[in-house]
Amino acid sequence: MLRTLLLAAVMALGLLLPDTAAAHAVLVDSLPAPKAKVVGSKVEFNLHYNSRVDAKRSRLTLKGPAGARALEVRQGKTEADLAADIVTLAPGGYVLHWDVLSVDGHVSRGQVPFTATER
Ligand SMILES: [Cu+2]
Repeated sequence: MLRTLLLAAVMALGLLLPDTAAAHAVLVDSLPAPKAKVVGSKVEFNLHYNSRVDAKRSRLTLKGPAGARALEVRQGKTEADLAADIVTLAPGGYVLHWDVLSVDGHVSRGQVPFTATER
């Protein structure tokens, strides 16, 4: 009963606010792609969004076997792209966490898991 009410409330909210969600930066595609395998000797990151993003106020954090590290973020090919690179990455499983400010002033977040291999 409570669950049904909650679900109805959530659905009603979704119907009332269809535009605000669409305005946030949504990840369209990424390099590495989710669950991709990359060679760890040089990894290039590129995140492409559906809208312009502020590279100076966006953060990329890489979590892996040796812990978390912040990447140096720069604007990518277009104003809707963020880029970063790493020269060496030990083999293992990683998750790239993105925390992005879009032009509408809203922050959105997500993550891209991938694996680094020797060769
Ligand atoms: Cu927004």
